[in-house]
Amino acid sequence: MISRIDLRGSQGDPREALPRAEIDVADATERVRPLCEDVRHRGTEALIELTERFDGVRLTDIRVPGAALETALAELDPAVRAALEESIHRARKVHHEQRRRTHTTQVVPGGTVTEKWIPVNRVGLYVPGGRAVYPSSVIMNVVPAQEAGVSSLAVTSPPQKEFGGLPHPTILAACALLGVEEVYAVGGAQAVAMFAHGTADCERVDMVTGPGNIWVAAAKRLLKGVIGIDAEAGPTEIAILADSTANPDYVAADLISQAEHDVVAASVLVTPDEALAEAVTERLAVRVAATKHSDRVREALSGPQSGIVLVDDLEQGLAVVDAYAAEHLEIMTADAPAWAARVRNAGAVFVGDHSPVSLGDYAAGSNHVLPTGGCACHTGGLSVQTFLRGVHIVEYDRDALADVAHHVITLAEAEDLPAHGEAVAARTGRAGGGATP
Ligand code: HSO
Ligand code: ZN
Repeated sequence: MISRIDLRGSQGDPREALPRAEIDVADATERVRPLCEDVRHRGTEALIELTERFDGVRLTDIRVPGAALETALAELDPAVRAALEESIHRARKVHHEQRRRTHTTQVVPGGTVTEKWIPVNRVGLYVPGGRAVYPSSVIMNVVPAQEAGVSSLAVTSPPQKEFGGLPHPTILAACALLGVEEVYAVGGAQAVAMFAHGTADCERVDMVTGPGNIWVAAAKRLLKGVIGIDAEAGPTEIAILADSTANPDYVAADLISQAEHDVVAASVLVTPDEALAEAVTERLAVRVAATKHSDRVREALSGPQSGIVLVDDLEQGLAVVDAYAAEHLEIMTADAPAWAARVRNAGAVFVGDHSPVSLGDYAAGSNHVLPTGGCACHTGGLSVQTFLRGVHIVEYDRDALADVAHHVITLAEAEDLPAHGEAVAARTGRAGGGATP
């Protein structure tokens, strides 16, 4: 079912041997353009029409009433409520520590640069509906924004016919638990356009975050610049670096756990141990047959994006997982912490036998919004930092400016921008590059 890729003795770039699912967002971008324009010009009216067309729901109000949030929370299964609360508590603990302190550097006597971290004013969070109902993703987006100090936070999620035209009740309950009161029943590209342009009923936001389908990704790409966005989320990936000490049943269970998300999800095992590869393949067969979303998992595991990669040793294995730059990387080897410490490229690293990705998905305290598609080589996961802007505040007195004036004037002249030098010379009396009026 799952393919084998033998890289033993291979010197080439492992990326070529580990293909990834390609998603054509560029084409989708052109298709959502008219729709986003429509929302820009006609606002709520366009949103109501598009929602009827795509979601089959005729909204009277795009905003979810506060009473619906309260009802969803009151009717939430107490066990789910307790689990969400624990997840929120742990995520808050970790993200609270990510807050950045304002710092002042005394560059020279009389000259300081202060770096001040200012939260984005208003953020819109997209929460998918349909098959992927992830209240955990509401937590993973809202908690860092709140810990960053974002003062205005709105959530939008597609209306569901079966829930009377409201977003999924567990999503609404998660919003209520997190103290988010502004929630809209709008989905798809039109929701991103609503946030980006604003309408009579929804004030425009500065930044949109959150996962979504290809149309949501396309709208985010199209409107980037008008608004800030987080990274574009691609299909989920798990890579596992394991040796003969790994438990094949754990490895199989974890590969399946992420394959469950999507038929294009990627599950990759990298190992120097052929016996482990065999044992994992056997455990996969048993577990795949028994798991609820068996068809979806089978398709993901047998797709070209998944496989068991055989390497000469763990050194080569490390090079392979680094080149792959997985969204999630598990290390199940002897001395796992030492190998994990050497990883350079991964969205998040899960160390040892008792830190599966599912723990991180829900309740480790870590964030589960992570870079996919190899983007882990240049980007980290969602964090408090995502919602902060570092602003430099420059304050020099006359003497400190006079001390460095000749360097500024020289560089201004070197760039043929004498007026830059003149702005300094005007204050310090030094000759600038151009005429003094
Ligand atoms: N593994 C997903 C996140 C998720 N898992 C949500 C379960 N619910 C992407 O990192
Ligand atoms: Zn997951």
